[in-house]
Amino acid sequence: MAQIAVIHGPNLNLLGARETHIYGSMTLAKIEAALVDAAGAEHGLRCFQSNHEGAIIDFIHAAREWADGILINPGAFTHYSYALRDAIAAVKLPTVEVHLSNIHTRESFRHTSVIAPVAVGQIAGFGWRSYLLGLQALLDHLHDQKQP
Ligand code: CA2
Repeated sequence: MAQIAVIHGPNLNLLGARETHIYGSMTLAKIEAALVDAAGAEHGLRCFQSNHEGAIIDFIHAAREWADGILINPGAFTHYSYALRDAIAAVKLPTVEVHLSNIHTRESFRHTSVIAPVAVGQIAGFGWRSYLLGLQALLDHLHDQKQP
């Protein structure tokens, strides 16, 4: 049984309503429902979205008390938030970074992730399924870590 903190960064609350050609037509609520479904009864998820850097950092700090790992789409914070990166490094929870779009084929400012160096890995470009792939990767990683 793993407890996972699922975090969505700024503007992701608009998913499904705008820019569907880039981010798809799934709403955040539908993505979260798919994640809960994939986690099944075996794993617990707590989902959080905020447009505020400090609120996300507070949630990460609090996750130290209950979570085994973090699944995060940091949104645009990916590209410049050293504060978010430091928070992830500080709590030492295995973290998987996910993106709906392939950030490496888009504008050059999106090619850099300041989060990636403190993450177990990154999944980008598979639309809402990036979250599913990221959850599976995180659960597998946590499972592997438990082996003697
Ligand atoms: O591809 C991703 O998942 C991103 O993290 C999405 C961020 C973007 O800044 C990153 O470079 C890549 C933007 C999220 C904005 O989401 C919207 C959703 C609907 C309408 C407008 C924005």
